[in-house]
Amino acid sequence: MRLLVTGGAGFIGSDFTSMALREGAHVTVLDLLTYASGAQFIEAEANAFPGRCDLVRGSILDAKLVSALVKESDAIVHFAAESHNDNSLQDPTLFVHTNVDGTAVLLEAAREHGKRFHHVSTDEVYGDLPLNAPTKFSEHSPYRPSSPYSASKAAADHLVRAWVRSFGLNATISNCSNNYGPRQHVEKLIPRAITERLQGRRPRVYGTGKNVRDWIHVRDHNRGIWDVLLRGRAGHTYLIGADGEASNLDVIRMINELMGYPANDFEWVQDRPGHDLRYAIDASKIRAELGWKPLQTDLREGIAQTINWYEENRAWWEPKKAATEARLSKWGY
Ligand code: NAD
Ligand code: TDX
Repeated sequence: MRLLVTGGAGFIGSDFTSMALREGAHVTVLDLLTYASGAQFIEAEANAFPGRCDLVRGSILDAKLVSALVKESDAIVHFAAESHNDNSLQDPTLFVHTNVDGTAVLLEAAREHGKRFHHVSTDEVYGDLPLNAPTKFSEHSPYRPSSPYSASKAAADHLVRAWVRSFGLNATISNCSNNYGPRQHVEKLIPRAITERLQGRRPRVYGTGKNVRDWIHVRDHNRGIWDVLLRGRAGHTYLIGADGEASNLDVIRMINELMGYPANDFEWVQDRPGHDLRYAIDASKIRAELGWKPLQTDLREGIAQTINWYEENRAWWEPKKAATEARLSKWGY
């Protein structure tokens, strides 16, 4: 199978590329190599799998390039996006261009060449849930995005659904909860806290710290995408989550303890405007229909492994760290 993986040099896309190569696929990564990417991860895979892994530097907004690459592929797995909520509050139109217009360009190419399309989306399209309630998101939850990021992802989901309904495109969507693991950019909660500790500073907690995220290891997410790609029903949406709910305070305290610091050794900073309270996924559909289940269900153990990865891969994240902290501190975080 020849896969075109957009955003394949990013956090989740690069892990998917590693997994797909080991499953025997041929992978062409299309990535603009923005601040969030790690080209070296794909270059290393290209060396490990000669002739089966290519990296093309370019934008999903480049319709001519996209059409040529889609034509050569059996299926498209679409990860490329601007992915950070805080950035979307500063430059929302970039998120509309990349996440909405970029998805439209890919859908048109998939339609032109009659190719299978999988769209990687987020649970944030469903807005947020009350704290301490049994409710979770399901495939039937109404779209109710809060930030320019989640609104742009919701818009992209709607485009995919429209291309299925109007043009019969063979497409699927997966909406996943918060991922953690190796190669995540240091602007996100878990890698930011770990790398603050590694540089001798204290992690920052936004607002009250009571916001809950439903954590899943990146490889479990990608195993779910793989199952949907191979065996998902055309036109269907699958929610992916590992029942990993934890408050931001729980996560920061866990990182502090694992790294040998007192649990409450952190700093409070201002809250994010429009900050979603709680995300939680009901993954019954993908579990029942495709037999998927998460393998890394111990969040503490998964975070401990992630800490090791950041300790061992300073050369990747250290050059990104100073600029990220300067940006976040300018915004009050
Ligand atoms: P990321 O920011 O780490 O990676 C995004 C990648 O897209 C980068 O390599 C970047 O260079 C590339 N990119 C950006 N603009 C591009 C363009 N115009 N053309 C080509 N490539 C471009 O993001 P991530 O966390 O790996 O997220 C990947 C996907 O998964 C996104 O669609 C995101 O919405 C979705 N998602 C993320 C999470 C999460 O917890 N991180 C959860 C659910 C869904
Ligand atoms: O330093 C921090 N302190 C803090 O308390 C940072 C960076 C974040 N936070 C809070 C804000 C959120 O409540 O932690 C939580 C997680 O924040 P992010 O890592 O920015 O993730 P989130 O906004 O939940 O969105 C993530 O999950 C869904 C990804 O960035 C999205 O791409 C994905 O769609």
